[in-house]
Amino acid sequence: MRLIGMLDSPYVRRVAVSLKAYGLPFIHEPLSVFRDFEAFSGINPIVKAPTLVTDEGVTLLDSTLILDYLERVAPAERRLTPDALDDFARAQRIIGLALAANEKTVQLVYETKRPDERQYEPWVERVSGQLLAAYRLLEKEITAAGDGFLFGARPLQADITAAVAWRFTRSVAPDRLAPADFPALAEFSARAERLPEFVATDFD
Ligand SMILES: N[C@@H](CCC(=O)N[C@@H](CS)C(=O)NCC(=O)O)C(=O)O
Repeated sequence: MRLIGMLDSPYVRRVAVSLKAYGLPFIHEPLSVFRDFEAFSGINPIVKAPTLVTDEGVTLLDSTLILDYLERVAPAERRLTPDALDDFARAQRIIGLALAANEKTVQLVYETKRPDERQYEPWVERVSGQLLAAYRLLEKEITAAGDGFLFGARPLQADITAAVAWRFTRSVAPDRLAPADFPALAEFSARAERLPEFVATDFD
């Protein structure tokens, strides 16, 4: 399999960490959707990261759809989705919160790239509020999970996506979150980032 995209994208990184957690071999091609547009469009004309090319040559896009596929390829004992329906619902909620946090972080970063006179403060306030709401709810979920990972000793997809989101926001928009306001998330992220699959898939 080939994974295309840079690890500074939380969407690419959640797929890369998951591939390592699954123990699935893959080639990582860290093409930028901006700087490497031509090369990227030769693989996927939509130029979206992540792109995954399967061993059969099917080109997939969107991290969640790619992870749905990989969950079926992975050995049963290394799958990253809890079996019980109530656990699955909680996992999907946590992943949804983390993906919303990623999306709101990206919107804030793009908005602040505009010239000052083109920035629209009510939009920035709205998105900042949504970002904080997502992290406050994630903080509650992670506090409730205690000292381990969310569904036991082994990190699953909800753990990976939440930890990747926190690191992403803290890296690209550090002034938006005070770690002291999110102690459980900060500690959880530090614990996840020490795992071999995270260390081997460091933020670009
Ligand atoms: N929902 C998508 C979001 C992916 C996404 O927005 N990727 C960005 C990089 S972080 C991208 O491809 N940007 C280029 C573009 O949209 O033109 C996913 O989960 O994969």
